[in-house]
Amino acid sequence: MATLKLTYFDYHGGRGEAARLALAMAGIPFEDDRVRPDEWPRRKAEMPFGAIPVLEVNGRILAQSNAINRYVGKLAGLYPSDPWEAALCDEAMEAVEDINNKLAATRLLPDERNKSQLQLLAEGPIPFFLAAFARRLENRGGVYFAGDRLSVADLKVFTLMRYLRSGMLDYVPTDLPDRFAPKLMEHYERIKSDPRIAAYYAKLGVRL
Ligand SMILES: N[C@@H](CCC(=O)N[C@@H](CS)C(=O)NCC(=O)O)C(=O)O
Repeated sequence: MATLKLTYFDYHGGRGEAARLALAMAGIPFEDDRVRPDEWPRRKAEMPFGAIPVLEVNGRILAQSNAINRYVGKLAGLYPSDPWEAALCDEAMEAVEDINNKLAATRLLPDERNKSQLQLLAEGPIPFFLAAFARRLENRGGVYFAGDRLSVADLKVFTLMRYLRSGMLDYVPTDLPDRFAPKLMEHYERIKSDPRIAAYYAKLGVRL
């Protein structure tokens, strides 16, 4: 078994969370390297693209969250082997990145522009994407994003939903998923109640 070290920020969400969940769900041991904000300027210089997550595999470094999710998904049995289902899994993960990138672009804006940009996202792109996710899910039978079993795509969408519902995002109402994507809420609740997910967060003392 490869020696794995997953480096990401020290919070229970974001671009590193799906890989952490996949490894934990499959019982694959890994070093959970959580970077504190004060360490980041020094650590950033060590990262291939100046960003995290990164995964170290027997000393070799892999960057980019979705590349990591695919690799870890294969190790964990949470990435489809069928080419079409794998493409569906990728589609959902890339769509989450579209939203992540829009949200990330607001972070360095001065206060007033940050507020207006987040309000604009909450009025347009976020509801649009939520409804689109819900439609894609329904088209595929309403249970999983790729094939008839759980994949890293479900874990990544779940992580985004947790974030949107968490209240961590100023000016983004936490009830957007309930209002615009009830089917996606059912998916969220299903993933949340998976005993492996519940056990993972319970062990970390995180209330879901
Ligand atoms: N496309 C990259 C984006 C990585 C990224 O921007 N990560 C953020 C955290 S979610 C980061 O490292 N931010 C700190 C920085 O850029 O200094 C991926 O999907 O992994």
